[in-house]
Amino acid sequence: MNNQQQIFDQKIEKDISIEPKDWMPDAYRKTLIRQIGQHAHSEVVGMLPEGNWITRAPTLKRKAVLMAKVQDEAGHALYLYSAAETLGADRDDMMDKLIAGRMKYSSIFNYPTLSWADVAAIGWLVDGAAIVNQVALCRTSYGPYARAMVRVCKEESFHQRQGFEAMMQLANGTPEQKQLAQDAVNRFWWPALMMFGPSDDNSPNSAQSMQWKVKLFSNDDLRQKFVDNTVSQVLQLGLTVPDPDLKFNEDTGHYQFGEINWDEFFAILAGKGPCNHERIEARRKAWEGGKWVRDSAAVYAQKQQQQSQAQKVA
Ligand code: FAQ
Repeated sequence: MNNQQQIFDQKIEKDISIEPKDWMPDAYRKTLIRQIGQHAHSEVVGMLPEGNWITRAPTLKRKAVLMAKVQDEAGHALYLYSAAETLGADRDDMMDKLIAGRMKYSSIFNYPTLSWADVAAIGWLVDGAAIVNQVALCRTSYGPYARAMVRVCKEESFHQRQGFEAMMQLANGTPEQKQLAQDAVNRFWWPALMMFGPSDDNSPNSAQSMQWKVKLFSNDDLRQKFVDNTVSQVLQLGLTVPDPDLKFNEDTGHYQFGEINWDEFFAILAGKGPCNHERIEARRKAWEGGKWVRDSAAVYAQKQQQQSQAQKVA
């Protein structure tokens, strides 16, 4: 084993973070670009289902809160793309790969938001699931990713609470509003569970990622934590979990839940979900439509640099 590999292994063992200029195995770099890139794309694509409701939010207050939330998600994407760039990834290349279907984004954003209650459910359940995953990532072994996650989690935690509060208002409203809330839980419960990825025995990247401490908990462990955290919140709202097999196991202290529809999950990963095509089309249009802005910004930056060089010479 070479000396650089030994230093890397010792850092991982002692929980010393790996920083951009440190030596790292190529496969470690590659897995981080894959995961951070997917995470960044999820934040960007994740703006679409909620953005769909900005013009139709029920009150001015809800509209302002939703706009701020969607803007926060864009900010998360920027931290994450920057973290991927510290590993040598190129942002334009990542965007091209997303649009060409060669990079993934979270399965959850391929479902439509059919009612206002779906927006509340995303804030509460989707951000809730994202937090469970991301709190663990605050201690991931790659420094820039871990530090980005600290700030992201603070914001996601606010999103989760505002989503719960919006849901509570619906659940305590008219019978029709309560029904909208229940329908949203019925639609988003299982997809939220799928966000944690395939089961541990079917997760090709987990073993290596856990050895490198990129992932600190397995997909199934995090999924269980989310279920344990969230069932009582559903009940507190006076709603039900759409899972006839759900029951609390007194011996383990955990909720047991039914089988996830993995065919649905893998179909979505293969681009065959209800909104896959629409989401990628929206990203393609935005990326192509924004080209003139990127080009102008690049020319402006170049001019600024030339001016400051000229001033230095003078
Ligand atoms: N969707 O071997 P594993 C958010 C892929 S942020 C799509 O278990 P790994 C905030 C996986 O990439 C949500 N693909 O993989 C927000 C791999 O494919 P590959 C995003 C999935 O990486 C809220 C293959 O399956 N969060 O929501 C999914 O060890 C509201 C095999 O899987 C993150 O990205 C999936 N659900 O574990 C924004 C967190 N699951 O790359 C807007 C960071 C798996 O080999 C509004 N990521 N795949 O071709 C992670 O923690 C991990 O990457 C996992 C997957 C846990 C997602």
